[in-house]
Amino acid sequence: MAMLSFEKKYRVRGGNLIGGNTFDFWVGPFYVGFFGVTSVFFATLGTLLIVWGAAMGPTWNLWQISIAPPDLSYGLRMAPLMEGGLWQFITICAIGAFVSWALRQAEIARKLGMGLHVPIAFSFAILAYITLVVIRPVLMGAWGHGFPYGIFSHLDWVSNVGYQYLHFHYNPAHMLAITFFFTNALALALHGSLILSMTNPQKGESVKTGEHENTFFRDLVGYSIGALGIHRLGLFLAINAAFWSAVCIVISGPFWTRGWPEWWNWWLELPFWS
Ligand code: UQ1
Repeated sequence: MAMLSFEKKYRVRGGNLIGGNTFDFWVGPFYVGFFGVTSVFFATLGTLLIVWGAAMGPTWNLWQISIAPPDLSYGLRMAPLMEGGLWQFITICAIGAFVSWALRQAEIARKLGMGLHVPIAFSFAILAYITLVVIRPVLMGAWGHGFPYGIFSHLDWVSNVGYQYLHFHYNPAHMLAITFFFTNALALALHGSLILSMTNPQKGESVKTGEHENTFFRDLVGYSIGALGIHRLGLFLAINAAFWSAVCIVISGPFWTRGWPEWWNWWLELPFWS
């Protein structure tokens, strides 16, 4: 809140993506904007549909509430509300809310004259979700291939789909995705701890600067990627984690139907061995 006086300078009308000055104002600390309204609309409607689905279901146990996609027999048609239709509407609301949020990020970045790095990064997370509930189900010919909206039920879905391919850890794209997730955690742990170690000195010590950051890593591993470089690396690692997650699931079914361990037979079948 203390920042509000200083933010006034940047909070100017205009530069919206669509609709001229429609909803171009602020409420407290929040910019509203056209896509702020659509974000709240889809998020609220989707949440209400989930609560309604829960009310129609057998339990209020938060862990066990689940809203399932239609049976495979419905193919790519709309299903009756209580037989997966609710899941279809909730999916539309989720995509509406996520895309609205990305456009809200893009609009705010544009109004401030910034780069579009944040919405582009977020779009990879949206891509991963849409891959699970739209692209892969469409490629496989049934909405029933989407995952159910429930805490335990979606975990069961992940486990069952994983075992359908015998051993999902042999999926080469899954290997890449995991490697990016782990490397991302390593990079953020190094970066977060480095910055805190510089900016929270012992009593009587002065705050350190980029010179110390560079020197620490040159002393440690003979190389420093630099203050800008570590953020480029972080964004690269995070985007690739989301991207290869989407790839690893979209190839499972539409492009590979057997167990993933078997995929590696190309290695045994190289002419060199035979
Ligand atoms: C690094 O080199 C660096 O530059 C000074 C940072 O900037 C603040 C970092 O946060 C980190 C973690 C590193 C080390 C990273 C590599 C790839 C050597």
